[in-house]
Amino acid sequence: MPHDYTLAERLSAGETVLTVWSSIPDLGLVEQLAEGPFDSVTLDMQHGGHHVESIQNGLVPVIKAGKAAVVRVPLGDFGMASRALDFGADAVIAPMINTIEDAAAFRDAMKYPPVGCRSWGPTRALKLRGVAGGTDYLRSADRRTLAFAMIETKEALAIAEDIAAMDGIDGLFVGPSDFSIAWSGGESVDPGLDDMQEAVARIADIARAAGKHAGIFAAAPAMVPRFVEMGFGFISVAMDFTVVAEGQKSVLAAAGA
Ligand code: 3PY
Ligand code: MG
Repeated sequence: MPHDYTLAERLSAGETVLTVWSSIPDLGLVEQLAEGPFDSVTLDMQHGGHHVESIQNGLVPVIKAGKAAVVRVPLGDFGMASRALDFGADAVIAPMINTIEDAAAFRDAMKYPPVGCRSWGPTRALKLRGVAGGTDYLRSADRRTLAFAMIETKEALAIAEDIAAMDGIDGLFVGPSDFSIAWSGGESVDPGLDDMQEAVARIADIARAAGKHAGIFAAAPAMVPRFVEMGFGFISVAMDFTVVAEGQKSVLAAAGA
């Protein structure tokens, strides 16, 4: 359903916002996702194929459809976090925020002074959002756009309270695959790993206790109710690959084949 209020407002109101994960940088496919039933589309530059041009173009149909437009930036690329906001993104997810310095660099890229030191240049965002004057945007941008710091290692978990407490970090986002690699000491990758679920739930608690948002990547849609129960409000449900694969199967099944 399209919404004319922001992702930040929806999450603060306690809504669960479900996003689809876009990794194939094809504008036609992104348009299809934007027109689909998800609340949000997340364009992935870390492991997905999205690049500067596909982000700039791909955000347009998502914003026009009234969906929350989210970008995951490449590892350590905080300059891209600012650019994603300049292109109109509602939120940016930064992977592997393992130190306070990482979190501070991410905050600095995401928030205007005095909180951070984001540089001015949101020409595209102003146009896409229909915001008349620059000062309106300057005053509202830090509130309207969200910085999600990914918690994916034991080091990050150990300082998650400090990251969540930081002014300018709006939420924690769990990457369960990387977290499972860390949890198993590099033995395995299993985003559903039983004995890390308590720690995963703790990350949601830490975010909420700090008055921040909690997000997570669900490696399978069946995990979503469990994550909602844990208190996660922003949840990635499926990747574009999976949606296409499942869609093909359901079309053939409907054809009785
Ligand atoms: C993880 O599970 O590690 C992720 O980064 C999700 O994309
Ligand atoms: Mg990861």
